[in-house]
Amino acid sequence: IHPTAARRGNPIVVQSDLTSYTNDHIVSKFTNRNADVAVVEGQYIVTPTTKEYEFQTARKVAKTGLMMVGWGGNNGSTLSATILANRHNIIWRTKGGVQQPNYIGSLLRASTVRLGSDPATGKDIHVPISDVLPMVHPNDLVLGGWDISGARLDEAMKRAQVLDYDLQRQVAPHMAELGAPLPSIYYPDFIAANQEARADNVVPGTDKQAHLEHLRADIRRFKEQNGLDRVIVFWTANTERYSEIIRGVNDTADNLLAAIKSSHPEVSPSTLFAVAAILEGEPFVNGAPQNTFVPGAIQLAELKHSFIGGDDLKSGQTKLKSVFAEFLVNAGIKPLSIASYNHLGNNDGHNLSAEPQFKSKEISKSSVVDDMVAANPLLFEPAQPGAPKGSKAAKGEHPDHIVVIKYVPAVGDSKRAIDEYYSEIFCGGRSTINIFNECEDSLLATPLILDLAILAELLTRIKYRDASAGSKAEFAPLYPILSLLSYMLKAPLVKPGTDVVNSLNRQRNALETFLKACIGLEGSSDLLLETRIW
Ligand code: NAI
Ligand code: DG6
Repeated sequence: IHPTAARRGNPIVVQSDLTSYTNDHIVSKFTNRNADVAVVEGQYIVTPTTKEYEFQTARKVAKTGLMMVGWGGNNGSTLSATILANRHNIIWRTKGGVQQPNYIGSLLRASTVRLGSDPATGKDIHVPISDVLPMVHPNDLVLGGWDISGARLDEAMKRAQVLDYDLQRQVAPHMAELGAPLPSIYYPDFIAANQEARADNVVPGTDKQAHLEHLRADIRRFKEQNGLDRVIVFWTANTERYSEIIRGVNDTADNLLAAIKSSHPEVSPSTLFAVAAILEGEPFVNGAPQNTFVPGAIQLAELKHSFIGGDDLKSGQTKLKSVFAEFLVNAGIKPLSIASYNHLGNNDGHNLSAEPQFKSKEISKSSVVDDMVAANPLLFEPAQPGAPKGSKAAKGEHPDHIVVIKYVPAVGDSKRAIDEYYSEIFCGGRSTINIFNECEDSLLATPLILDLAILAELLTRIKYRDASAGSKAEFAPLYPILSLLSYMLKAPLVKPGTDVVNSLNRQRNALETFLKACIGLEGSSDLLLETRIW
């Protein structure tokens, strides 16, 4: 293959021994650098380590469908309407003037990475992240999904009260063409009782095995009817209560499949959807906080080599917290308490006004500062391994952290969030910082759903091999839990036994470094050595 022909179509062409292009693939060599650290008699003994890998990215972007569970909700209808507005270039009038559709808020479509600098001017060159590797354009996603509410998509958009009237008016005929969501699985016990009135579009019966087969058939039909290579199944339905983890029921893949067969009451709708997607070999992403990925579901994804990601979209208050708490701790300031309140008036808020569903959200919102605190033993006393179980010493020191959510219908989708950071500063001083954050919830969440779906598709096309295994070794797919999606998620699911990274900056850096590694470039270093030496 002529090298120029193979490179054609890539906005970025890397000229190096580390990168090669064929008609089908981009192949790169990458050195993973780390350090082994042993603590010996109070001294840190550090041994730098390196390991060589190769990445292979299929260049052909899959024709991709996005099947949303909860398609008729605020997120699902807003995502559909905004894609259609972009696809048909619908412009609309607001009281502030004329508005164009765009993808602001999407990490992939509206943010950039630094590639390097122009040797002639010394100035940095930045490119959109979506140019680093071939990715699906959001306008090309084929939309579909399920909802327990049978409202047509144009009616669902109207009900959500998120978008400006003039946009709704123009996009409504396109939304009507999408039709109504597919009937869904409804087990009333898992979501708030106040949602019952919506449930007019449900798959009949109580046989969970039959429900599983029904969902698998829905995915297959959608794929066939639309000529798709890939379907991303995305949970953007109501927050469910946590499922109890019961030995023999949902602790292993076999037990979970048996529990579905016997219609065990602890198998939630979201777990059933996840299992359906896993068995169909299509990625499943959980945009809500409940424990959809019970241990058996994770094991099933591992066994089937099917990709999963979650949990809970990180859109406003928590995203800010993952930056702000890290700023305090990394500045050597000690947060003593973080008190977070919010009120909202959309259907999500209504569902969360029930205690078990609030509990799921409280858990995902609360975990976000744990790793930053654990990373600074100068400020926070670390956990003492031998200390009595449940004691403060066993848990380690931690700021007091509370999360309160209230349902206030009047404010609709415009969530209001208040956070107080009360910290210890120099020599016994105290600092109090209050943040008031008005989040248009669905407009913050929609671009995250797009990023998650597009990245999930991309990650199915990337394979790797250990370079020391030689050029004959097969490339293997990535590990099924897609922790590279963490930037968009409040409580990132990670490979069992590995640490969760909540810091937004570290999450972005990991993703950026990975994407660059796939084209043979080093991760971003802000060393800028040439600006610091003669
Ligand atoms: P919503 O309440 O407007 O929409 C949820 C939809 O799910 C409803 O249309 C409902 O009928 C449907 N539904 C409930 N159970 C279902 C089932 N078993 N199968 C199919 N459909 C079902 O909520 P919204 O605002 O769209 O949020 C969706 C989810 O995303 C919620 O769980 C929320 O907590 C989560 N989330 C939302 C964020 C945001 O900023 N909007 C951010 C983070 C997470
Ligand atoms: C109330 O907190 C409702 C929630 O569903 C949030 O709107 C959503 O989880 C986004 O949360 P955050 O903390 O990222 O703004």
